[in-house]
Parts: sequence; structure tokens; C-alpha cells
Amino acid sequence: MSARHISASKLEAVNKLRRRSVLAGAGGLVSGAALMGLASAQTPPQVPDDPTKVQGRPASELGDRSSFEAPRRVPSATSSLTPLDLLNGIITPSDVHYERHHAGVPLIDPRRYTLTLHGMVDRQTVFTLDDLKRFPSMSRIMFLECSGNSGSGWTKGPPTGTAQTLHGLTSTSDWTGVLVSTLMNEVAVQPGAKWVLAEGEDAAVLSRSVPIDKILDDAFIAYGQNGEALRPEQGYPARLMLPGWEGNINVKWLRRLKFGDQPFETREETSKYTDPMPDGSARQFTFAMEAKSTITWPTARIGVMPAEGPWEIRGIAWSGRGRITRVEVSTDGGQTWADARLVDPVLPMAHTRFLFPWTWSSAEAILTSRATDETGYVQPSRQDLVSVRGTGSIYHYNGQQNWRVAADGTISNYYAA
Ligand SMILES: Nc1nc2c(c(=O)[nH]1)N[C@H]1C(S)=C(S)[C@@H](COP(=O)(O)O)O[C@H]1N2
Ligand SMILES: [Mo]
Repeated sequence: MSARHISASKLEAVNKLRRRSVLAGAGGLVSGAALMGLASAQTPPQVPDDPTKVQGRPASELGDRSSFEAPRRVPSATSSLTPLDLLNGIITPSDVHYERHHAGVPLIDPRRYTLTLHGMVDRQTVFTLDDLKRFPSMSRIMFLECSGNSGSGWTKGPPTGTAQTLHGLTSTSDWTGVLVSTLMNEVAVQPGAKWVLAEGEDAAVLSRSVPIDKILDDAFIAYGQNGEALRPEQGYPARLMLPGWEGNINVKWLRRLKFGDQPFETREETSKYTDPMPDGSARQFTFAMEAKSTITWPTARIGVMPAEGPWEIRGIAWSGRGRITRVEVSTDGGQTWADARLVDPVLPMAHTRFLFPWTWSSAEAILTSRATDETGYVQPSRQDLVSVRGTGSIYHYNGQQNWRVAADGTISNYYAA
């Protein structure tokens, strides 16, 4: 029988059942509020018994989330973490995009904003924001990731770590802007130019050197994010985007690009953002973020498995070197692996969702994911990563991470001995 032809008495019975199950679920809702990212359980919104009997609220100028939902970043003074374990899909809502500011968020008037291209060019040029928007535009869905993301893996992070607190310095947006190569046509870059200095207009005057090949390949200046203007936290009104490369070099509040014949050796590429190696040397200019993945459900955020039986393990994987081609999941601490299903769209240099059916039988399980990208690179175990890199680094950690589900259902961030 179709819903349209359902009898009045049957409808009444269904509604009664629904009301009862809502009440039965109420206890679970309170304890589950934090883990589901629900708004404060102490002040539940007033909901009618039967929404079909009262007029709903009218349309509005500006929307807001359901008052039952409250995904939040976890902020410190200088950065904030995306709640990866509370999100669906691959696009990070702009208001929970992770943040990393070296000297706070500057306030820049878009009417006075300019971007200057100079140095080894024939025609030094100052572009206004309107100028940038007038050029042929492009859009790209791509992740940003701070090279410090997952850095607690070097020292072994806390058992209470969640996908958000361990890996939340990464987000994916749909960015719109103009290719830097388009602007380069305007200024006539000289043949000897090999590096480009990108400089921000914040109090950190953050600056980095970018090889010209990357600039010519896919670098762009973004002024749009997820259908609206860039958020101030993401570099309003315009920032440099270097697909797949460490967050730091994606200079926000971009005010100039200077073309030169060698790297500029700025603070952020000498004393910072280099990786000490076990032999006493340091890696410099490690731009691309290597393949990584994390299970986003279940994680320590939910504390304990809700029940035994069938569940779907969910997660995200990404690589700064292209598409994710495979994600494997292990439920026995890496002894055996099986392929997870990748969810379309699978885009280069973007978060990619993976799903893995699993039955929890009230026994201990160690859940791990490992990503492979289109170059064939496989995300290493922590042990394999440390055997090459030592433990002296703070940046560029991409080791596999484990969630231990104890026999009593308790979930924790786990490291093999
Ligand atoms: N001008 C400027 N650009 C900047 C930064 C900054 O502090 N100032 N932080 C960098 C770092 S370390 C990272 S990880 C990314 C963070 O980008 P987001 O805040 O949009 O996530 O921006 C980079 N670009
Ligand atoms: Mo960063």
C-alpha cells in the first residue's frame, strides 16, 4: 500500500509509534549530544508533538543550522580544528574550515585591496580585486592541510584523541579564482624567473618561495569559497592556492608575487617548515602533502560503541600528489586488510570518502585505514615512517592511525607497542 492510500486509522497508529520512539530515544539523545555535535542538550528546542498540525516558520534572509546540530571547531589562539568526525560528504562547511593564523586575522577593505606582480617581469602591474574577478575564472574542489596536521603522531597522541583533535588541520572547499598563469600573461615574466615570492598582508607578513613550475602548472588566486566570498579566516579577499601543497605556502591575504631567479629563503622556509632528519640534516621545501587517511567513525569522540552488530566504518583519505586510488581497512591491527569503497566524486587533491561494512561482536578490534594514491604511494605505518624520518620532526606526519575498540566497546586512539 502506498503512503498516499494509507488509511486514517493506520496513519494515527504510525504517528503514535513515532512519538513513542522519539521519547524512547530521548535518554540516548542526552548522553549522545556531545558526540553527535548536537546543540546543548540542556536547552532542547521546543518542538511540536505533530509538525503537521502547526504552521512552520516563514522563509528568511539568512539560513542557519538545525538547532539540534552544532559542529564546532576546537580553537586555540592561533589555530582551530575541523570536526572531521561530525561531517558528511567532502565539502567542509566554511564556518568550520580549519584555521591557522601566525598573527591573527587581518581586516582588509576589499575596495582598497591590491595584488602586485613585480620583480623579473617586463610590466610590473597592480591588480585590484575587481581586476582579478574580470579575468577568466576557474573553480577547483581541493583540500588544504597544515603540515603540522597529525603531528601528535610523532610523540604518540593521547588515547582520547578524536579525528578532529588528531587530524582536524585539514578541510576541503570548492574554491573559485583566477589562474596565476593568466595574470602572468599580463606582466610578461622574464625567461630567467625560477621562483616566486608570495607575501601576505597580515601582521606576520607571511612569505614563501614557490617554484615557477608549480605556479605555471596549477597555482591560482582564490576569491571564492563554497559559493561565497572567501571567509576572512581563509584569506579574504584573496589568497594563493597551490593544490596539494602544505597549508603554509597557500599564502592568505596575498598582496604581492615577486618573480626571481632563486628561492628567497624566508623565515617560514628556513627556521620553520623544515624537517630534521635522523642524520642531522634537514629537509627543506617538502611541498606536497603525502597520502593520508583517517577513520572518522567510529572514533574516541563517541567514547563507546553504541551496540554490537552491523556498522559502517567511515573515513576520509587524501593525497597532495593526485587522486586516491585505494583505501584499505584493517580491523585486526594490520594483520589483514580489505578494500574500502570509495565514494564519488574521487577528485585529485581533495578529501575522498571511504566506507567499509563491519560487524562488531563485542570483541577487541583495532581499526586502521591506509590510503594509496595514483602515484602508487602507500600511507606508511607509524613504524615505517619513523624508521625513515626519526621522531625529531613536528611537520609532515602521515602514518597510519589506529582506533582500539575494547571488548567493552570503549574506543581509544591506539599505538602498537
Ligand atoms: N598571510 C598568511 N598566510 C597564511 C598563514 C598566515 O598566518 N598568514 N598561515 C598559513 C598556514 S601555516 C596554513 S596551514 C594555512 C591555513 O589556511 P586556513 O586558515 O585557511 O585553513 O594558511 C597559510 N597561509
Ligand atoms: Mo600550517
